[in-house]
Amino acid sequence: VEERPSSVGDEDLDSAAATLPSVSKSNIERRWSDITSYATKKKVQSWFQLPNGNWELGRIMSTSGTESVISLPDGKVLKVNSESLIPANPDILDGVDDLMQLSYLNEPSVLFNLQYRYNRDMIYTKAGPVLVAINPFKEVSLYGNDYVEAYKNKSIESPHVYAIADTAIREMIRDEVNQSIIISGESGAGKTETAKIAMQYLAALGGGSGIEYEILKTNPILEAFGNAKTLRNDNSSRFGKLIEIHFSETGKISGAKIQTFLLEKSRVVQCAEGERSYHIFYQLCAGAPRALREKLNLMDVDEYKYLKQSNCYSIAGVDDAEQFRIVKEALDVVHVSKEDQESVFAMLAAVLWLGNVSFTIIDNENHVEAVADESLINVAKLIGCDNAELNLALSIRKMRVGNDNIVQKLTLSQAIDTRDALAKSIYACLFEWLVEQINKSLAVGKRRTGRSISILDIYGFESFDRNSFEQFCINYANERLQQHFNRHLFKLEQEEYIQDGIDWAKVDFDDNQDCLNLFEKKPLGLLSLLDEESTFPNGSDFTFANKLKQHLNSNPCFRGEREKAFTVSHFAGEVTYDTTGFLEKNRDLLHLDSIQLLSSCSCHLPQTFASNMLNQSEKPVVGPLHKAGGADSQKLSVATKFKGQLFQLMQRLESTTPHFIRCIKPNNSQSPGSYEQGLVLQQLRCCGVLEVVRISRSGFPTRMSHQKFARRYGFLLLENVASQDPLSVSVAILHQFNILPEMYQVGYTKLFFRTGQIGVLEDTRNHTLHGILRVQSCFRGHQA
Ligand code: AD9
Ligand code: MG
Repeated sequence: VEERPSSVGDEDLDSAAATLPSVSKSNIERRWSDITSYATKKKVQSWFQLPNGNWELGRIMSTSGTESVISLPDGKVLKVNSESLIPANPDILDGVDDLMQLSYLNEPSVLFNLQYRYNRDMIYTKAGPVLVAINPFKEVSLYGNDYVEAYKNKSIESPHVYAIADTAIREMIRDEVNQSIIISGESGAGKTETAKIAMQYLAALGGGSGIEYEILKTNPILEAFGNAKTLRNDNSSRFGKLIEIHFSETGKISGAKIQTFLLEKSRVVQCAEGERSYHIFYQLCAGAPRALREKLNLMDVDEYKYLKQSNCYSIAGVDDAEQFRIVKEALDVVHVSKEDQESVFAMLAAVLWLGNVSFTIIDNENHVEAVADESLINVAKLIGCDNAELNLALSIRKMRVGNDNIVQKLTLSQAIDTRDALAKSIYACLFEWLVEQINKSLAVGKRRTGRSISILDIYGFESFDRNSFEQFCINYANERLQQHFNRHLFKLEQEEYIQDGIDWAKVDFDDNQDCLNLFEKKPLGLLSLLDEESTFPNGSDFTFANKLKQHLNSNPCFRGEREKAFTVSHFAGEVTYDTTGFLEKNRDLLHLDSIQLLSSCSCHLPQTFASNMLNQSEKPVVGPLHKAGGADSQKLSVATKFKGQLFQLMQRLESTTPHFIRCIKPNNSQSPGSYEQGLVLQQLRCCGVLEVVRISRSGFPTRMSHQKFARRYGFLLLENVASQDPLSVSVAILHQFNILPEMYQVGYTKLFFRTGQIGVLEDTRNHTLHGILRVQSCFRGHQA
């Protein structure tokens, strides 16, 4: 292939490997015997794996039989098994900006290339059609107006998020097809930052109406309400986000729409040691001006039980008070009125105070009522209800049995669950409400042109020591996304070759359909079984776990574990889930008493939340069917709703031209300058980056129908072929231009070319056309 560096000029190459006779043909590792005989003559560089798993570059000093002697950079000389050596690329290829250009596409070479660039703050590298972004964990000077201009004018060519965004805009306009930028990677790999960088570029290019400013300001709001410090990432997104940016015919931004997925609401009432709840709580407590503090009876963060439990109040380098100011300003920009902002803060304070509501036992059956202290009084005041009503909603449950209304008193643990469920619901409703307000503000003009670029930033694959329902849903979403990626880059590509009957050695890739089946199969898949168990009044996490083991143990992607746990083999690795809390989180019930309480409140937000919740429950139901009369709100289970959202998302993405960005986390300590080879390799492997490069390089990425090809280049033929069929004309063109047989394939309907081949023809065509035009204008000039 002509772009291959081996043809750049062999005299430039200081290492022998690139001049091996077969280098321009075969692209991957070749038989070691070829190399070693040559290598010893030229002291070829080669990769050698150290006992700790890291790769070192060594020079082969000599080879005899199966043994080679290599020298390492630190001067050490080792005798090693030749088979354990992996060929390295010549120095001239150090740090190439597309992995496709590597002569040897083996794992150490790729790792080294990325590291070479990373050490020089070149955090972006192309892997064929995919952009790989390695998190620098520090400011790198690659952004801002000068860079935007440079990418816009194409005066810089190095890989960048800006370049991806630029391609997306151009292809949207040229092809009149919606585009998507799909960002994936583990937690902390840099997805959210990358999404913001892409948005910046789109805003800069498509700006003008002012709406782009609003779009950018949605970021601090959504991050304040939907991000939190976790052990993996100080600013971890606890929700998935798709932002669809709409453009007018002239390429100007005309509006935007945000869709969010499954906010992790359990975090509001519970979070692990060293993590935090949502940023906004700390920002409010730190940044609320005096008048607001007094109005909300705000205290310091460490006075609130919900915030206190994880023993972590601040984030290094983050000023929560300053962030609060930024969030308020952003709320102004997206037209959330001052009154509404105050209502929002009141809801936040209500949630915090709810966590401090305590209960006393009132009889010998462990029944309780809430303590009428300042916590209870504050909650009642903030949401606009009576103290006594609030107390009742937290300590009794009304039910209908036959024609009778009965009142059941709650035990301590039931009351705590009820309180926490109310806090979580208020928060989740608040989040949804905010997104709705933002969408109202962004939907200016409502002039849908049908052209849009969507940016997807969804929570990355997660595997903790203890994984719960949230990780279960997050990892399921990542399985779906991975399939979208696979389909686009492998399956569809290969299917097209096969359909057109061309000779094509398949590139293997890990199809994750089996794992998706494990989740989605009906009636015996993880999601169906979870829903089924959730509808049984006596269903428990324990019976659920047993049911999984009973029905799924023969599935290779599934393994039952001790106690209530099970393991799933995900594309990115095995994850063991603890089913504790699965059923409750999946049912996600808020008692009707609580909803009624909210709807009777004098403040408008609780009322809105209540009616939204009631509207959502008119769907097919999942929830324990209370024989006592169904006093609970019954609604779609969380998992089913999430699955529905994901399917919709996938459908939407299918109709777009995708651009993939793979974010990579170089270390687990969020620190700059540290590149852990093993960690990077594992991420490269599980997201199929190497296979993508391989398929792009060994494939035939350019294709054109026989007709189009004959029409486009037929006039260049020296012979008259007017009477011939398109296929014959095409073949004649290929022959006349001496296109080498290995550089193309003739399919039933299309011609397939390796990278760069069509460029030669295009150049000739352009030259010839210019020539014709010149002659014509000359001719016209004479006539005049
Ligand atoms: V999670 O799945 O939401 O937990 P993300 O979104 O993948 O995760 P995020 O974008 O939040 O990760 O990045 C984590 C941190 O890395 C950021 O807070 C920054 O401190 C850092 N980061 C990421 N990308 C860049 C960058 N291009 N330049 C500088 C960066 N810092
Ligand atoms: Mg994120």
